[in-house]
Formats: sequence, C-alpha cells, structure tokens
Amino acid sequence: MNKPVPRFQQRRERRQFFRAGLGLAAGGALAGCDAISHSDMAVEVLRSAEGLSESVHRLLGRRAMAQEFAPADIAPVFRPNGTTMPPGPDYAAMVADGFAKWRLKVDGLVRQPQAWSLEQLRAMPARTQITRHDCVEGWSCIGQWTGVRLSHVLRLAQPAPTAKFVVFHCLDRMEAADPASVYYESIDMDDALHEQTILAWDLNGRPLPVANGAPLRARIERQLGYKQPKYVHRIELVANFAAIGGGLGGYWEDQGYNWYGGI
Ligand SMILES: Nc1nc2c(c(=O)[nH]1)N[C@H]1C(S)=C(S)[C@@H](COP(=O)(O)O)O[C@H]1N2
Ligand SMILES: [Mo]
Repeated sequence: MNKPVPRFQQRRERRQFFRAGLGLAAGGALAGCDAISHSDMAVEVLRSAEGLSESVHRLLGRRAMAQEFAPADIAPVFRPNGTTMPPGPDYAAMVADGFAKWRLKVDGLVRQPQAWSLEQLRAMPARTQITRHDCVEGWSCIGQWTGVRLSHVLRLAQPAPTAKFVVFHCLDRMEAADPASVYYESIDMDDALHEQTILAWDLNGRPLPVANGAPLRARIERQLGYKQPKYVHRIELVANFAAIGGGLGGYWEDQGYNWYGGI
C-alpha cells in the first residue's frame, strides 16, 4: 500500500539531511527557525558519513542529553510540518469538544493496560524543556515543550520483559483516503526511558496547537523531526514491529528513511 519514494526525492531528502547535519556540526547559533543552506561541496563530504551515525553512536555511546536552550532562543512560531490538520470528521469533532472524549491508550506487552484522559495526563508530574527540532528537509526550530516523561507512563503500564520497542500510533493519515497511510513511529527502550523523552501537551507554555499535534505529541530529543510523532492516541509495547504498518517501524521508514534518526 506504501508508495515508494522516487529516487530524486530520496536524493534531495538526503542532501537536505546533510545540510542540516552540517549546520549542527558547525554549531552555528540557530535562533528560532533558521533555514540552513551550505555548499554542495560540503554536502558531498558529509555524505560519506551517512549510515555510520548509528554504529558510531553505539560504539562511542550517545551523548547523554540533547542540548537545552534559553527562553530567549524560542522561536515566536514553531514551524509546523507534515500533517497540520488530520483529515476527516473524527478529529474535527475532537477539536470541537476540546478533546474531552479523547484518550491515550497504552497497551500491547504491558501488565496494566491504560486509557487516560488529557486531564489525567496533565495531572501527572511534568517536565519542561527547550530544545531544537531538526527536520531532514533542512530547517530547525527551537521550542519549549511540557509533558509527562514516557518513563513515568511506562512505569504505570508495567512493560513485560519481552517488550523491546515503543510504537506510537497517530490519528492522522498521510493520504486521507488510504487507511494504510496512518502515521506511526517507534523507538527502542534506550530512547523510551530517556530523561528528555516526554509526551507533550504544551508548546511554549500554551496548549499544543492543532498544527503541532494536539492534544499530545512525543518529544524524543535525540532523534530527527520525523521521529517526533504528533496526534498520538495509542502507545503499543511490542517485541518487534514487523507486523505494524509496512513493517519498518514508522511511516517514513516504510518509505525508505532510516529507522535510526539519532542526532
Ligand atoms: N502524526 C504525525 N507526526 C509527525 C508528522 C506527521 O506528518 N504526522 N511529521 C513529522 C515531521 S517530518 C516533522 S519535521 C515533525 C514536525 O512537527 P511540527 O509540525 O510540530 O513542526 O513532525 C513529525 N511527526
Ligand atoms: Mo521532518
């Protein structure tokens, strides 16, 4: 059911990915949502590093924490990307009633399946962090996120020892008419239990806008933009993700992106 990404598009995405990478390597002060552009020459040099990042991270150990920024660095508007309004009447109805009937389900390989309202989630202990989002399309944006740590939620659900991955199921389809095009993502337990991995309900001190994933989106701060699922309504614990979607662990992964989007 998944359409293959045309080669030229893959190449473009990859170039843009390395532009973003160069921006990070150069450590330029990126206030707000600056687009990054660099010479193709440098892009070619960096291209040789592709695919090495996961093994290098594993070998050297990942940086413990993603960089956090100051309030002055926050972009006035957090640039939305991908779905900005999930299609169909169901989501529109949720927006209309302020997500009163929306629930976050936690199920799969857990001892205590859960279903929480937004109100119940908001009553949980929260973490606030100002971080930079890096999209492979070549832009970055700094925002402040508030939400409950995924580790807290998982502790309440009690994952079975066989649970190896956390799958996020989203409310939006990438193609309105195609039920197989639902957005989803997955991470391993290393990222799931990380201090900065949160389920966020506030952006810049206000309820998460629809364009950025209302009512709840994950922030997995050591990963690229496509690994930050919006409109999350179900979290499933699995031993592997072969039976979900196209089997590669995420909507964009099924289109050819790397499952490991670590930065
Ligand atoms: N459900 C859902 N999550 C998603 C997407 C999407 O289209 N649908 N796009 C991804 C991509 S590619 C990026 S860069 C970020 C964009 O988040 P933002 O809209 O808050 O900027 O969300 C990611 N998570
Ligand atoms: Mo992205």
